[in-house]
Amino acid sequence: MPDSWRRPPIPSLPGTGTAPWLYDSASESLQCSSPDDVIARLYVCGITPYDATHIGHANTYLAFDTLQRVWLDAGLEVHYAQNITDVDDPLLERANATGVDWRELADQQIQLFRDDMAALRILPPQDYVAVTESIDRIADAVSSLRTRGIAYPVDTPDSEGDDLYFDVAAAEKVAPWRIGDESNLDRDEMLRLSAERGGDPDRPGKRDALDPLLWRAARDGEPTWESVVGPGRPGWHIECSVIALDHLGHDFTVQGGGADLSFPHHELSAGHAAALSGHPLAKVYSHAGLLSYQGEKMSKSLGNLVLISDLLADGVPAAGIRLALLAHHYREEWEWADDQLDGALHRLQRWRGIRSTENGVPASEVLATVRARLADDLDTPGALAAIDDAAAAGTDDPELISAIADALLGIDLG
Ligand code: 5CA
Ligand code: ZN
Repeated sequence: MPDSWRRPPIPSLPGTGTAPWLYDSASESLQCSSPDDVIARLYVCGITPYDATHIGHANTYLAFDTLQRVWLDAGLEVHYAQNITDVDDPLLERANATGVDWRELADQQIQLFRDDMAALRILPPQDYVAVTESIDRIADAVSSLRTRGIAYPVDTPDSEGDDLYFDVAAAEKVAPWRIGDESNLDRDEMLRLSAERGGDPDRPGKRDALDPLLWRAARDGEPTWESVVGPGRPGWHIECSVIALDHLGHDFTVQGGGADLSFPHHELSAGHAAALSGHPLAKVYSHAGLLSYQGEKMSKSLGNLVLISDLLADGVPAAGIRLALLAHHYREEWEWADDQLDGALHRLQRWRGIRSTENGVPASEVLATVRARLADDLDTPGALAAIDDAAAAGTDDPELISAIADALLGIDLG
């Protein structure tokens, strides 16, 4: 397994908080994220390693960093797994377009992402798993779906083998899962998003337009692995199903990612996993809002990126970047503007200069308010406002305020 990155220290706080309520896209309601035992199990979809790490990525990983901090404050242990999509069409396209070896591009970008995550003091996953080290496990899963009639070949003229697809209708008959359960979209919406986000609804030979690719048979000039289902490479959704099941088991606490992953990725990952295990993949499906920049969704394909490494190189403190992001609720969709940092840096300065006074806001009250705000679907703007009050009026215990900012928000005021 690749190393993840260094874990920031977390100061302990007096008393304990509670596991937060989180908005779940499947039930379209707030759900308590309390696990059945003392271990909260979290999977967050990792990067496809090129053009890492932009401020939109950082916002998504920061949302689930906050979730972990609140769980830990509630006295829970956290088992966190994250994948690396280190072989997939967009990565290969970028490598080809720039004349770089795809493996080199991936390795260099994974290193950059890890450095950025460490600098931002994002809590690392215990299991950081590359798709390319999971090929055999994924091929075994595809093979078992095929044996059970839930995967089928589609005629593939440009390969000696056949691409394998997931039969949504067959899965729905045997698994505790229906397409649309997780995203609550109608079929037209699903067809539209499938075409937009890596699917191929118009490919001839599929049993249903929404059936996703499980295994791509070998093509000339593409990386290929020998496997029980023939030479080729994995489809996108099955990678996360298999990595999540292998490392966390089924029915884990929270499946997370950006809002662009709700459909088709999390929908079909849940479908594959339900067909493989006979159980739901996760209890809560949680999505962070997408950031845009200069009027469009920030994305690698549009090239409108604000990179964390550029901000850090310009001398912007990591705590300032965190505060700029935490000032928005994690589910909000918003547009990054460079002046967002000014407000965050002023706030950081105010927090660092907090006065000690007996007539100010009691620090214990700030702790109670911050805990209550974060327990309510990770309301970070509400949590920041509670610390702002103490910064404005002074407080009896500035050290406790620092510990709150550090433990629950990852902001080092030291
Ligand atoms: N490798 C897949 C997941 S298995 C992937 O989506 N990779 S990614 O590099 O494109 O995105 C990594 C994470 O950042 C995903 O959770 C994605 O939803 C999130 N993300 C991508 N763009 C944005 C954005 N503009 N705003 C917020 N989050 C984003
Ligand atoms: Zn994923």
